[in-house]
Amino acid sequence: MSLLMVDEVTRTALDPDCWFDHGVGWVEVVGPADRIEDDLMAAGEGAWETGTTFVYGKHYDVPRMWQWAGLGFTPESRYIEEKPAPPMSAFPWLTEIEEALADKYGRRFNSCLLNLYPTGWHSVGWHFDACMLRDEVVAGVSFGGTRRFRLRPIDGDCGYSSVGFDVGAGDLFSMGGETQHRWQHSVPKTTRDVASRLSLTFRTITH
Ligand SMILES: O=C(O)CCC(=O)C(=O)O
Repeated sequence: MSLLMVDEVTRTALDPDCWFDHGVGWVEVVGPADRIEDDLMAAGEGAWETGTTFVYGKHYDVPRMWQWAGLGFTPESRYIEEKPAPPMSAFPWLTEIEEALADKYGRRFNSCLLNLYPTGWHSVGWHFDACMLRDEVVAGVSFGGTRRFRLRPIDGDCGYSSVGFDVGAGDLFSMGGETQHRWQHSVPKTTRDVASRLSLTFRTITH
């Protein structure tokens, strides 16, 4: 079995310097297969974190489950400080997905945050990825249930409006340009009966 990444991705300009890419069904499994998310979850079983996360020197409440792969604890990294992370190769498919994203965006991603939303209650509030350098890409791929991914400008008076995208199984969802400096993103709670969702967000963390 292998993965096929389709080319069709729609880029939305959030403002002249910020963009969001949505590729519906970007990852397809070729050949008989269990679900990718089942493999990834089996590899990460027992390592899911809940409650608060410690990022860039601060604790945040997060009503979802997560774990890092790739960049571990290094003296150079101030982004993830508390705990070493396994290499991406510890998770089936992560390396293959990273390579496809690297081809697409012309850069390598050295870390992946795996986010698990078992129910509609699991969510992530408005935030931006403060560590990101200028012109960085946070590249996401989603598996399982469809959830709304929302973006809003940090400066409410800037004249641009909030947007939302329904991100479903196999979809690519990426943010780039100045987005981490001018926009916040969230995955809100929902009372709809939604299937469990696993999202992967890839970053190039250098400090
Ligand atoms: O799971 C998602 O779609 C969002 C993840 C997220 O907010 C993040 O990784 O910063």
